[in-house]
Amino acid sequence: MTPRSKTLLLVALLLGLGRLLLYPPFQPAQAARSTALTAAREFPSALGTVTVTPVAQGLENPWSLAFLPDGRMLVTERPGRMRVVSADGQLGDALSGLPAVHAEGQGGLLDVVLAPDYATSSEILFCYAEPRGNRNGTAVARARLVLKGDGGALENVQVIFRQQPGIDSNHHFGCRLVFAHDGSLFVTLGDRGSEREQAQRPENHLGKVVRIRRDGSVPPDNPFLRTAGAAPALWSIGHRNIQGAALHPLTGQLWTTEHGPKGGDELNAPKPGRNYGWPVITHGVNYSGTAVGEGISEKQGLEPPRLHWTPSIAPSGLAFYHHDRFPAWRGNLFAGSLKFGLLARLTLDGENITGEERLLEGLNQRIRDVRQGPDGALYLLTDEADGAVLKVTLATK
Ligand SMILES: [Ca+2]
Repeated sequence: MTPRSKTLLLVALLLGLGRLLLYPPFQPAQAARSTALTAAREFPSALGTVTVTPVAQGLENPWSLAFLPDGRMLVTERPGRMRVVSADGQLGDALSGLPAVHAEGQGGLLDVVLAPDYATSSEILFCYAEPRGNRNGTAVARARLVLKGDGGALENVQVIFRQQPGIDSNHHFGCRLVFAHDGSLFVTLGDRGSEREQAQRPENHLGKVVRIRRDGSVPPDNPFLRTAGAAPALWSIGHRNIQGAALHPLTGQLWTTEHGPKGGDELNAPKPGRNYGWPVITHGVNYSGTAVGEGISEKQGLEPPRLHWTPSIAPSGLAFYHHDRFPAWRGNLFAGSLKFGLLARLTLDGENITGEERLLEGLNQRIRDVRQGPDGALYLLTDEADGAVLKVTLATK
């Protein structure tokens, strides 16, 4: 062997060893993989047969869905892409112009909503885990959506809100965006996991709902404006990780779902200036099984949830049903479950929860988002590497 071929052999051996060490990439242990739905499936329910129909597939961990006026869907994928999906399920090209996202752990591109005047402004708003050097944090941006064919671009991207402080963590980013009837924007924010005590402190944005205007300014009637040292954008405090939010279509009240620790997932109707208790009160326990704080679930001055799920369902998208197509569902609140892959149908009397029915049990898909479509069906996103848009309809008895 010549010295040259010896060197080549050594390099080849080292490369081979490197490949062996590095590939396949480390895969965390996972529950049995669910298989994508390829045909419609029927599920029984108290009100009739519920049918789930696959609409689109091939989305990578889709997080949020917004219907465009032409009936197409704008979908975010957590790794940092946004694309238009046609009503018959064709995926358009990824849109250009998106900012860099911190796509690690629970981070990435999260919610997207159309501005109330989208028809004339073409403006959308979205939130994402923003890389900030060796830290990161949830940010909200506005942009003009310019569609061309089945693709397009985001233009004039402008960050209007940054959760402060940034944290070095891959957990609990929130984030849902909901427009109030007065045009202000609710943003739901997580406690970033390692900083849960901060959810009680009004000087930061960790574990909070904030309310801002579309240009990022603070509405003059925000509830903490007269509290010394408080962050002016705050609406409510003491939250853990809110990943579901919806506005009641008639009352305009904001409703939210948040992930508890082990148990203690919550449904709340956050009121201005109130404290929702995390981590002082909770119906959950630490993942290790030990008590959170004093291990109490009630305390004067702290708001109890409207409902808690123990064991946890890991609630995700949240939507009120208010279409004429399925009158039996009108006024109901639907919450997706990541953990159990089901859809919870909640009935309400005012702000009291009077019943819960668990739909789609056995579907075995992590439900990430829930939206009412313009056709009156419910639309779901599945949080899978080969994620889908699913349509849910009801045939009443
Ligand atoms: Ca709470």
